[in-house]
Amino acid sequence: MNEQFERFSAPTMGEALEKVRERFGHEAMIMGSRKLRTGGFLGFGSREVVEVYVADTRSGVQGLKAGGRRSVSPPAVTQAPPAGEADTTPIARPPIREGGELQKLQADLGRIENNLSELLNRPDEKGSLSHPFLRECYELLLSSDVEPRIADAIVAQIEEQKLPGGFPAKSSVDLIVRDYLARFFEPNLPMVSGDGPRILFLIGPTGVGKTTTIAKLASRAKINQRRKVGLITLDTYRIGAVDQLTQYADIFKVPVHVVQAPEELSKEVEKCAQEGDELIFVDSAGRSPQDELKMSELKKFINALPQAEVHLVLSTTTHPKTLSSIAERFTPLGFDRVILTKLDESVALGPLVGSLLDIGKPVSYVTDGQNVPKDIFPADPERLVDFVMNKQKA
Ligand SMILES: Nc1nc2c(ncn2[C@@H]2O[C@H](COP(=O)(O)OP(=O)(O)O)[C@@H](O)[C@H]2O)c(=O)[nH]1
Ligand SMILES: [Mg+2]
Repeated sequence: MNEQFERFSAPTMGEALEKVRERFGHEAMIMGSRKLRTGGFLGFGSREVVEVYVADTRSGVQGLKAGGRRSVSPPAVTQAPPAGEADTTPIARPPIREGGELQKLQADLGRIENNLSELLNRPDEKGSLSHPFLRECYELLLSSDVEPRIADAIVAQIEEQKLPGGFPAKSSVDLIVRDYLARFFEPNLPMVSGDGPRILFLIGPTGVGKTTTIAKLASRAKINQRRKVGLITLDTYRIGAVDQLTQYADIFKVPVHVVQAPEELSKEVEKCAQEGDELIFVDSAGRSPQDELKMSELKKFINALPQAEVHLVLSTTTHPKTLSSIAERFTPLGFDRVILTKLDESVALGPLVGSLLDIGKPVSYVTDGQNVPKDIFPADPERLVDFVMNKQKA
């Protein structure tokens, strides 16, 4: 171990700092901290510990003397001590020198005190959350795989809106977290449409389930709600992308119209409307968001139908970062809603909460299987919360 440090380990930052304070009072310089997992066997049963590296300020005098405070990084630790067991290896302590060095040291100590209280008050460390109720809320969110930055924001809101009587009993943690998490999702309010038919235009990367989702929605509208439905597919690739939709359309006897150019699209919609269609679905061939040319072509189709609701279809099996970057690439096209597919194949919705908040659009539908028309349902914030907290389909 580096002689400059004492290392304190504890399950939480708060507890580690408490140990620091017990040993040094406020005379400690926090040089760094890290979280790591320790114990367990083959990765199972390990626990998270926080390690805080503290420089003895008296040894710091040596550093100051040798030409300013040295910037020392925490030692590379491969094996952490068991949680709760502080490694307080004694270090050599040179005598304190008087004079300017001491003043500098006092100034440093003042700074350390500030840093310490800042650390303790920071809501993003679960160990430093001011109340056990908040810590439980934070833990629950993390155990649902919600990103720490989102858990922080939610817990901060819970804290802010604390009732005058204090926090509720621990048994309400689940209820409160669900309530606040739901508020983070955009409500899926019906979109205002004009006099004409409602048009749902589905866009998104290849293979996410656009065509299958349209088949589900169209057959439900036709069979369950007895509404007159029209299907339009944009076959810009002219590679028989129409086939799949036509097969579904044949089953529930809905006509499929193929449109090859943006200027034909509004005419086709007009025709559908004249034939009495109340609901029109537009299926777009999958486009890689990397492909600028195809994206600009798709934009022209979307612009041709300003009255359409544009739903961006995203698969829940996509990595959160990729999901955000896909959504970003589709943003210039202008979409109103997000449809989440393949929930049956994804582990949980928790990791995607951050991406969904960044996207900032309501989720209109969630699909959870290949079964047409069964595996789809309208989404609302409460249901999304269920998928986050229960980690599986409701
Ligand atoms: N497991 C699962 N598979 C789905 C779901 N939705 C679509 N799929 C499958 O995903 C594949 C691609 O779907 P498709 O509708 O052709 O995607 P598109 O390229 O976006 O039109 C097909 O094998 C679908 O059966 C879903 O919710 N869950
Ligand atoms: Mg398709």
